[in-house]
Amino acid sequence: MFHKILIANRGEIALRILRACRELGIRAVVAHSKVDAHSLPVRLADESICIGPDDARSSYLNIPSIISAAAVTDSDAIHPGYGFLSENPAFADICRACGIVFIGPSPEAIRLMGDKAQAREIARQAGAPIIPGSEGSLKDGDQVLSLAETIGFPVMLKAASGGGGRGMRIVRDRDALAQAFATCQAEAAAAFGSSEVYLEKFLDQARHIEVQVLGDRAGTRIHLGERDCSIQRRHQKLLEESPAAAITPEARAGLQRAALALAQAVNYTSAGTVEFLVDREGGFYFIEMNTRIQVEHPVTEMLTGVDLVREQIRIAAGEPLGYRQEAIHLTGHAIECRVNAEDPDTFAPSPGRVTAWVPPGGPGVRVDSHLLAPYTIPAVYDSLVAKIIVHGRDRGEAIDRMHRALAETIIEGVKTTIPFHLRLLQDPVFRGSGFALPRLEVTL
Ligand code: MV4
Repeated sequence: MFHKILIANRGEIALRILRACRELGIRAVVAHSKVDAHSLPVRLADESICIGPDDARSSYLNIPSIISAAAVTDSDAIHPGYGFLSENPAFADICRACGIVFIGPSPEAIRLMGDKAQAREIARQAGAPIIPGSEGSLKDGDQVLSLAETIGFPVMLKAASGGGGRGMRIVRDRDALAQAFATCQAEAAAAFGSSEVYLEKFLDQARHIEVQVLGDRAGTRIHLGERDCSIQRRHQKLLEESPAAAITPEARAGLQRAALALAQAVNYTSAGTVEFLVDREGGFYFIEMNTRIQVEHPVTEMLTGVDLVREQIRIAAGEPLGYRQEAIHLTGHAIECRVNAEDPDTFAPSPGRVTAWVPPGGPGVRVDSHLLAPYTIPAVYDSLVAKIIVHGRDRGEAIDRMHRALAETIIEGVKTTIPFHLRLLQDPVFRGSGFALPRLEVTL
């Protein structure tokens, strides 16, 4: 097992990784930017090291600085958390070259799944259903046009190096196609450094459902059920839950099988997530794979009792999972609400000084947060300040418990999305567990 881990992240996930290190008896160093020097993860860490100025490019994305920090602190592994360097195959390569263990999958698996057009091809070859569309990336305007005409409009253009909804555009008719293709390519080149774009039929009214997988280096691969992440705004997930209420047992079994087939095809190790779109008829289609721990991982932890971050660390150290699929039992229902320092009506960021913080508690409630009071939420990073996760015997109990937990939460000094969540939890469409999604822009 590792002696010391460098945590190359911030906020609640840095604290989450620190807690896993503590339980494994591993020393933890939190690498932080200047403004984060007074953050809770830094205060609780065994050691901390400044890796640069506030802007993420200069600190949390600064590879030489992070590698140097690992070297001078004598860390034998780096946990990248989510975002930042977590899905950067070059960083995973550099860690390997420097003799530092990257806590995550192999650089090869990250690279394969990072090219979303290639991931589609691998999924197809593995027998996972994909949305009708291009085979790999698109070559030119003529190919785009003939392909779109064949599959029918509306279609979606997606940047191969994008993901998570970034670099996507819907094209409704042939007149808009050539322009949209050129714009999509240019935006992809500017945002991701690659102009590769692929095409899919646009699936209207789909649910976004993802399957959690774990694989060890000995080749054991298991799934830990799904999460329904359909409640989103501008590709920002707001609430996630498991099990997905709107799918049939047949669709669920199909998703799990397809997710494991894909994980197998890329010899996947560590924790990963295979994303699907599911339609009203129960049809499901692979869209992409995330090769990191995800923000919403606690939903799965609540349902299974498996500590996913602990498993990531154990697997990276070469330990076997030590249990099989049959040992995984999904009990009850779990929901996560992401609490952001944002206006609950407009979702405009609301950074600033938190003067009071009283987290919720009681039966079936978990809080993952780096908040403390007083604390100044920096304006330069993501506005996520807390994840409230609840578990209940069924969906109804989980929804009511979440309402209770959010209603007792006190955060003073900044606006938060708690009022939005309280409205959502009372929305009859949301509570109804049907396929349709609630209209988020309506303020009740
Ligand atoms: C789509 C789609 C419709 N058609 N792809 C969402 C997450 C990102 N990985 C890709 N996403 C989508 N891809 C095709 N071909 C619609 C979405 C989508 C979405 C899907 C289900 C529920 C909520 C959503 C919110 C935004 C985008």
